[in-house]
Amino acid sequence: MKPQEQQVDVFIVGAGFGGIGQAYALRNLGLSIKIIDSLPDLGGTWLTNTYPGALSDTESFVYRFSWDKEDLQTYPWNRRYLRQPEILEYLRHFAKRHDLRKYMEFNVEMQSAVWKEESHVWEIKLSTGQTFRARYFIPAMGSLSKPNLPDIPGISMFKGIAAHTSHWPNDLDMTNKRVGVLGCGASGVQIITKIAPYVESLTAFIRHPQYTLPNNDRMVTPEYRAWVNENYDTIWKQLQNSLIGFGYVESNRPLFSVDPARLQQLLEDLWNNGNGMRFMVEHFCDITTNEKANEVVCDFLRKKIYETVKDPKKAAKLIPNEICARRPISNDGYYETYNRDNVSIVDLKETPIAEIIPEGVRTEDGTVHKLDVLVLATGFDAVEGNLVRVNIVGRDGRELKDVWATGPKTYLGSFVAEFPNMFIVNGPKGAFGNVVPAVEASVEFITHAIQRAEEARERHGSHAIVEATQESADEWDQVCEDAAKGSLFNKLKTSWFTGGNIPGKAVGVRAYFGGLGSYRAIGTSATKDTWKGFEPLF
Ligand code: NA7
Repeated sequence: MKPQEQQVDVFIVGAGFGGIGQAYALRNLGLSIKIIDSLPDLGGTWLTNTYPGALSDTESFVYRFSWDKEDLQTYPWNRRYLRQPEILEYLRHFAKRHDLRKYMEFNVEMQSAVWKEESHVWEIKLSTGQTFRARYFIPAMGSLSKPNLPDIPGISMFKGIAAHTSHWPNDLDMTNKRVGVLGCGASGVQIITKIAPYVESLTAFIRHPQYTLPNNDRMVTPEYRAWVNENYDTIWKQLQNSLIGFGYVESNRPLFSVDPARLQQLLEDLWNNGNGMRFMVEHFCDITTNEKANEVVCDFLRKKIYETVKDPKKAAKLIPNEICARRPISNDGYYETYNRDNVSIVDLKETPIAEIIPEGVRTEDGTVHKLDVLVLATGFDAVEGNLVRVNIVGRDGRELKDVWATGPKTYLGSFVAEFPNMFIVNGPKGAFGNVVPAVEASVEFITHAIQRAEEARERHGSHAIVEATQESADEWDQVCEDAAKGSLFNKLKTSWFTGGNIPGKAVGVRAYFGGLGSYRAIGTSATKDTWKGFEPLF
């Protein structure tokens, strides 16, 4: 080994939910572990998405790791949803409690990871000049981590502050400022609602308005918390066998099986007590698969927008003209925000942005919208965005970005043919749904694979290789295609779910829609018991 080279058993890139969870699962296996992150601390997405109003729309009781039962019952939380600082604090606490920080180094970027056939290790080069040689290479780089920065003429000329929500400058004070927000996905909706009361003016630049529901946030009662604590085992069991893993029983009732009056009652109940995800699956089973059922809920939501937004011209600009099939957004008070006099909307389909000028945004009708701050709530080059940004090279010099040029292909969301001993935490074609249990499932598959490889290595005294076969990757691709066939999520080709939000990106299925329960069953069986789909070489 050269002086700058170091040996480690497991090299993990990323210290968010994925990297932390993977380190937790591997910590007692007697392996040396190294985690790097380009950010200055752990937390991933939850370290950098510090924009005002950032919160998770997954309910608090299941937006956490399921593994540490005592921690589940004792760690404090008191609202239905967690704000960004609370999630970050939870991750810091979890890492501290399990002594995971000792593996981590921050402000370090991976420059390349190359499989070395002759020695059966990954050679990982870092921005610090160091090189690591690792038997197992685990990218845990997040699926919503590479920002989508719009290429609008003149953007670099803006003399105010332009900031993407995912890399928010913490010292930016928008009080009494003229603020423009570009984008109205979850991030845009959250920031618009939060800042409107204290900015001088807020201009929402909207290209495709999305359906947004109240999330009915509230303090939780001590009785509710006690109930959750007592029932955690049952809660996780149900969640891990469910379709999307959000902690409630998904309906098996078709929408048109109930009479119209009851239907309205149930929709009202979802509006008044639910949230985006509950709305899609809690009372009816076919909103995401039956276009006619979907149209009924679109109609219901359009009426809510017209009822809530007093100015009909503004309301019209907020009405989506597409099916309700993006990752549903929920945020209390979003539509009410448009009743404020200081909040206006620019419909980008009527008047597209011509350019950004030093003073603000000029739209094609010649209007100049003067701004001090331009918020880019423009989303992400999601799922594989970060994986193909870096230089990852598998067998025979194959680069991951080339292999995935027509779309990412994995086995079980974690294993890639021709990339031996590379295991992606919650990668493309992993389970669709609540991201934390999806990460957990993936971490468990990877841990089984490493454990079995290590056992074999001990028996045979040589390096072990775990690699998905090309056939299993092709088959899993087909399984994902088939599972997505009936899904309206897959029909809408413009959202980050399909890659269609990024010009030039291959559009297609990016997740396994067959359900978290079946994902766990298939992956556990393959990695723990059968090695189905793998070509383990010992
Ligand atoms: P999203 O949901 O991808 O939303 C991005 C928004 O930005 C969306 O409204 C886009 O409009 C808009 N956008 C993107 N580029 C442009 C340009 N060039 N011009 C105008 N508007 C643009 O990202 P979020 O960060 O809000 O949420 C991502 C996920 O994080 C969310 O689903 C939750 O799971 C958490 P478009 O629809 O493309 O017209």
